[in-house]
Amino acid sequence: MNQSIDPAVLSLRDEGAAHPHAMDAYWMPFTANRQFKKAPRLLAKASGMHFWTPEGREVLDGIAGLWCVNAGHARPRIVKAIAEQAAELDFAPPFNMAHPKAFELAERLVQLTPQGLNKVFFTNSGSEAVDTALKMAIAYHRVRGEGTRTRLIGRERGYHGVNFGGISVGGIVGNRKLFGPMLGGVDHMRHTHDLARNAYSRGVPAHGAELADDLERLVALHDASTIAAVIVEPVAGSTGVLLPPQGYLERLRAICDKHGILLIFDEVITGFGRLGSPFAADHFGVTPDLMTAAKGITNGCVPMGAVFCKQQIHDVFMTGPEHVIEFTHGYTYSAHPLACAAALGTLDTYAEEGLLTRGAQMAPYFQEALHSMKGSRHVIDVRNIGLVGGVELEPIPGQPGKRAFDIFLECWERGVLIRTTGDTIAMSPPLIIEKSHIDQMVGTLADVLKTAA
Ligand code: PXG
Repeated sequence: MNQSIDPAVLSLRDEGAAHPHAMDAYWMPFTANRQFKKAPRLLAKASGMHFWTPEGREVLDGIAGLWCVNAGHARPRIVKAIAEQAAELDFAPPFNMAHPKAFELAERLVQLTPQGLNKVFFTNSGSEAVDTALKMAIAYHRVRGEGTRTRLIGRERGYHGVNFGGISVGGIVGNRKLFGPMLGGVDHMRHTHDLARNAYSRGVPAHGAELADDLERLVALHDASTIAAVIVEPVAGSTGVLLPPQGYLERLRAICDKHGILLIFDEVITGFGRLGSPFAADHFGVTPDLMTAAKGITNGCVPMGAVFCKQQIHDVFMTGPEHVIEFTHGYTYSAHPLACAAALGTLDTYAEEGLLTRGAQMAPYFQEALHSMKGSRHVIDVRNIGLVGGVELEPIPGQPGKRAFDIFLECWERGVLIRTTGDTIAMSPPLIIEKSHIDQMVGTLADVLKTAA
């Protein structure tokens, strides 16, 4: 077969294989590739609250990997569950077939979700969960006979992953501008960030519930009969840790109910204990119609996402002839056996260690530590909820994001991994964090700020 391939090409291939440390081939996601490859930051090992570099330098994980390793790294139950599953059943087709752990996991999950959200559809990421939820919302209206409801409403600064549905309802310009017109029939509410009125709030800010009335404005513009769903992050992470103003989510829920619009909470980062409750819906006492999750569902160990929906949304689909597929959607790796095993091990670990509510216990200490940075050089706001912290910096004029990124680099050098988005520094540590880790994380950041350009 290889005879038709130029031998020179084959030898090139071999040559490539002979350079396992070359960095050319890997096009890294959401990374400044050229800069990274000049000074790579590699992680080779992880356990508990820490990473180690290939040289053996210890780094405190201040962001739970990427808001996902909620129980900390290399937890024994999860490692064992994945290893055993790989040996026993590596794959089972999810269409027309299934494996027992998919059902077991679904039952376990809906015990944990807010009341009423008792059906779950599996995906492989948060982005896929978002696009699945949007499709489910539009299809729901159609199958129950209101097919004019196709419009989707998102919010400025929203992050809902990177697939076309998610960037269409999302509101981060840098993630949208390269990609053409995206989905039609989408509109956006204003974001809720308001430093003038809410800077240095502890927990949810007092001002801005009235911004939920933007939905009324969009209903007046488009008519409710054209609107399928509204999607928001209850607490927005990627865009820079934005908390909902007091009363905002309740108001959004009421307006959706009034107009028959489905409310979708994107809980990809807030799900599984981040705010000190299993879900943000529990924390705020507001139940959406659909809820997306990912990340902490498997402790980040194996990719998995999920959409939870209310019984009546599911039931509307279960009406046609029984042999016909009700929802023509799904992924080759939906409910993958390794992901299901990892998720079951994760739920056991969360339960045994009380991790889904531990954030509430640690939050007051975390809050005080974060707010001690008020008055530090360049700091213009500190925001916090549960085990999420945001420190917003005054940008360097004409170089947005540079100040925060340089601080990220210096923290990394000093053994603490944080995350930046624009000029906001985000912290979202594993839920097993101890006070000494909080001291180290915030102490390092405060020290770095003292000398930051
Ligand atoms: N929705 C929300 C609310 C998210 O935060 C996604 C969807 C997409 O999930 P996937 O699994 O497709 O990446 C996310 C992802 C950050 C950061 O800036 C946050 C995310 C991803 C990468 C970086 O801290 N959240």
